[in-house]
Amino acid sequence: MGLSDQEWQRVLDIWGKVEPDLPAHGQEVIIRMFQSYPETMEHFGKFKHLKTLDEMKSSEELKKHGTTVLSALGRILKRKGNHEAELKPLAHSHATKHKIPIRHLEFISEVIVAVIADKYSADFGADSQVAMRKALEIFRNDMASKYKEFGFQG
Ligand code: HNN
Repeated sequence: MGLSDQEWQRVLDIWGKVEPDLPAHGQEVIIRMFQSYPETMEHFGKFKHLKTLDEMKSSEELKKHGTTVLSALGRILKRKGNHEAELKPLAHSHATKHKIPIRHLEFISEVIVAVIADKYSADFGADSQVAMRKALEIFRNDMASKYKEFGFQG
């Protein structure tokens, strides 16, 4: 099921709060993902050596990657589901090169919702959380169907 206009509005309103501080939020998302789901670290030759929270916090590379990930996600969300052009190259690299299971996309989705809920509780009420979860579910579903086109079961 798609999102209503009002739900997309909620998604983009909260994203508008997140966006000015993207590097800090991106860093937080990646660190929480690595700490909560250590298997996600295995995709990254460049981050595997990071052992402690302090090492993760000190890594400019990690922060830069967090910015990359949230920027890509923001471009996708702004298309309100009409994201074929943005999704296809990402699905291609994540299916054929990085081999990222859909389960890991679920992990990061949970973490993103949790980070936004922590930092923007006043602006991220139940209705906004529902809308964001739905938007991220559409993103994952469309990634999954593209994965299959590229011969990766995800
Ligand atoms: O497509 C590319 O390979 C370009 C780099 C890139 C981008 C724009 C990556 C990326 C890489 C390559 C990093 C590099 O070479 O610097 C790798 C190894 N990702 C991964 C691995 C895992 C991963 Mn993702 N990404 N990414 C993006 C952009 C967006 C993006 N990636 C994601 C997840 C959940 C995981 C598993 C831990 C991920 C998400 C959700 C998004 C947002 C659309």
